[in-house]
Amino acid sequence: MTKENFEELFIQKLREYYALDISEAGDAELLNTLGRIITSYYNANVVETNKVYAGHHVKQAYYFSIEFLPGKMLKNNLLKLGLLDTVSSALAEMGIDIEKLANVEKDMALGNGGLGRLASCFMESLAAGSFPGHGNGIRYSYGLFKQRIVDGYQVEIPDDWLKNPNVWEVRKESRAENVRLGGNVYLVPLPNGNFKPVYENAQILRAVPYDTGMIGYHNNTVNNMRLWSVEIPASEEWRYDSLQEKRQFEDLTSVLYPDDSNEYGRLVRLAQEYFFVSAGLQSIINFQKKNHIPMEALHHQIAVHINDTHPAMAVAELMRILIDEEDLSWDTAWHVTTKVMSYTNHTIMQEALETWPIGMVQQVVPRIYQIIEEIDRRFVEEMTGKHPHYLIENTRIIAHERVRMANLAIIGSHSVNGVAKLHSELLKNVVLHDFYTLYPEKFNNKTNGIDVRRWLHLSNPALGEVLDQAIGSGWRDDIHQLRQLENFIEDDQVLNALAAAKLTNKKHLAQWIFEKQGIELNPEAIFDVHIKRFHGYKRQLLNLLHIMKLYLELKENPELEMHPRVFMFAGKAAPSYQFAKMNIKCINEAARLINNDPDVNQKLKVIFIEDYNVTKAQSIIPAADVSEQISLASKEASGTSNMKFMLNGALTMATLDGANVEIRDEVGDENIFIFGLTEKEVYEYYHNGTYNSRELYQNNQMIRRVVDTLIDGTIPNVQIEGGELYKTLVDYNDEYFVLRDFESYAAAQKRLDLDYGDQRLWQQMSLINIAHAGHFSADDTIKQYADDIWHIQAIDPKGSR
Ligand code: 26Q
Repeated sequence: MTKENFEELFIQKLREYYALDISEAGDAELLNTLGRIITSYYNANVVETNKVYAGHHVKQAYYFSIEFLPGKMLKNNLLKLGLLDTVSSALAEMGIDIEKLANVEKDMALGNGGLGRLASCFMESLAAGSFPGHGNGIRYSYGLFKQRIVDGYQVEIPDDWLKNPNVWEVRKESRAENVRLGGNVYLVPLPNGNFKPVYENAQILRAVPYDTGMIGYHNNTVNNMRLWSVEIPASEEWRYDSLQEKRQFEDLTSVLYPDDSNEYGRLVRLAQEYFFVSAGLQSIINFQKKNHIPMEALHHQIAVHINDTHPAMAVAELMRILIDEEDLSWDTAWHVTTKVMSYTNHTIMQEALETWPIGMVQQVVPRIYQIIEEIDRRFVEEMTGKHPHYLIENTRIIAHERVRMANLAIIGSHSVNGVAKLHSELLKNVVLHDFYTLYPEKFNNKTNGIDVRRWLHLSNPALGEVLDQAIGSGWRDDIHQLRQLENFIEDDQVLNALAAAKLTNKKHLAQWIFEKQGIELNPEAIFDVHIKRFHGYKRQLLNLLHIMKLYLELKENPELEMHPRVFMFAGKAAPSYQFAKMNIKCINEAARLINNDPDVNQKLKVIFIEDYNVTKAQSIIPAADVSEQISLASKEASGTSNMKFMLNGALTMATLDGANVEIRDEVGDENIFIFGLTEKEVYEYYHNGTYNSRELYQNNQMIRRVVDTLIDGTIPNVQIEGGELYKTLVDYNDEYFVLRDFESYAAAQKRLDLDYGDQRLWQQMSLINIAHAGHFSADDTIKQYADDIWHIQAIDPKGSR
């Protein structure tokens, strides 16, 4: 498409859709028109892609995830189609600023954090690699709550993202599926020895898919992210006794559960899990049947990935379809199912491992419960005599009156993977050790990765230009070419250009913060950034305590030698997670104190950016000098923002946790700031039970002074919150070893401050980080999933296989 073509088309379509000329149209109308032009541009490729997949009987992978976090799509889609420059400049010629339109689009925020964002990066990389792979999830009417900070507190506001039409989705009425929930089920014996289930009083819900194209980067592939929305079929309305009862079912796909730490004993969540799993599997199987694939051979045609335990019922649902509806024997169905399914674990936090009370599962999905029981029975039968009793009891699915979803996923899958080397080792050796004893061959590692198009090309054009100048633009198609940067480690021109790009991004961010919050930032200060969900193990409190240490030192000696520093935080706390919310309050009050104190505020500032989301990450990360990755070792499965920061030239302040370990291995100890306990030391403390935080507090004067700022009025307006945080640190033995790691952290921060003083050295370290970030491209991660787990092959719809 040329600029002229586009301009003509745009004017014509704006008239056609809205009966408006450009000068009269509002931003939303302009955005929708643009969106519809783009979708009609790539829809031909959607059809083409599907034809090729069907016609060649191509094996396809389906990523089942209860969360996706794509962010905004306008510029992303244009970039993928190779139209970003043409369209931006054509719009500019017509007096339209594409940035303004991009900002009108709402973030698609159908996820909580890392797990949802990873799913979206994977969608991008599947399409970029021309892999036949799609998403399957839920179209929540309300995404993750919006966060406002009022008087320092988090306030949650519903995210009514569908108020404006979503131009990227297509409602596919013809692909709707029925999903059965509740009621009773009886088994009637059949002459062939099988049983036929007879249902009574079940609710039949209609699952309607909304498809969003996942566009390959400079290729012809357009895969599909299929999100399901619930409706009640007219023929079923009579079943509902009251409006309220009907509403309950209509609300099934209304909200995303905003809790990534504490288990919700909620029927709706369980029903959501079954709803998207059942609809997804039915639609996949319908496609295969239309394609005349025999069900015994299903595993040659499809791979289904269980993203964390939330879609684990896929194991039982596929069994149900194969035995109840397709008349396969149990053994054949089980063979097919376990070959189809694979599972990723994303957490080692015990409280996040999902289990459901038996009664609840029976009530919501009675037939699924029966099948789970039978899987459990056969598992125990098979293992008895081969393995000790305790091992079987630890690994069976049903125990202590509960259904353990991880156990279901592991037993029903051929592959179980962790998301970073350290995490996968911990799974084998600790968290899932008993399963590892039973099924060592299932366990493998797939270190997470990121979509470099969004996290560099799109979000950091300033750096992109410097790279083009230094090493040519080959990195835009092959991210590993970033390694060529290393040839310029002594090149002052390149080092200065990197510094200049960073400064540009910092000025942008500072300007934006000034407009939002009225706080002036010195762009020459170190921008030190801690952005992620608020959680005890991620230790925002450790960062705060170190800030208070600097504050006390500056108060005592305003001439203290230190480079000016801006500490930035952003992130949401689960609405029910009081500890996390108290951290937010204390950070905001400390910020108010520090930013308004002329004794310190030339050297120290603290900023809390409200309502963290994908779009905000895209402007914060390119402006960061320092990336805070300070979780207690062994607790962060991988982390993915750590990779985004590295790619954007920030240096990492890190514990040896999750993928930080692999970042350290890539860049070398000299180019990262490592501190704190190792995972082994943490486990030793657990083992020996010798940690005593009160003793540390009492015997270490510096720690005591800093911790006391929570309760002695130094941080104002936190009588309750400060007191509670103090108690977790001193009275409840500091679950996440904040005090234990404090001195080590402070020392690493001191080293960082000194290193920043040597700007040439700093730029060299930054360069090394960028040069090695290609190692964490999700394109490579997806290639490994494709080869080792899903056994799918790349195929370009317009090229050959
Ligand atoms: C569970 C029950 C009820 C409601 C919600 C939930 C729930 C929701 C979200 C449980 C877990 C999550 C999200 C977990 C998550 O984001 N984990 C992160 O996954 C990333 C991708 O692998 C890793 O990089 C992070 O280390 C990990 O914390």
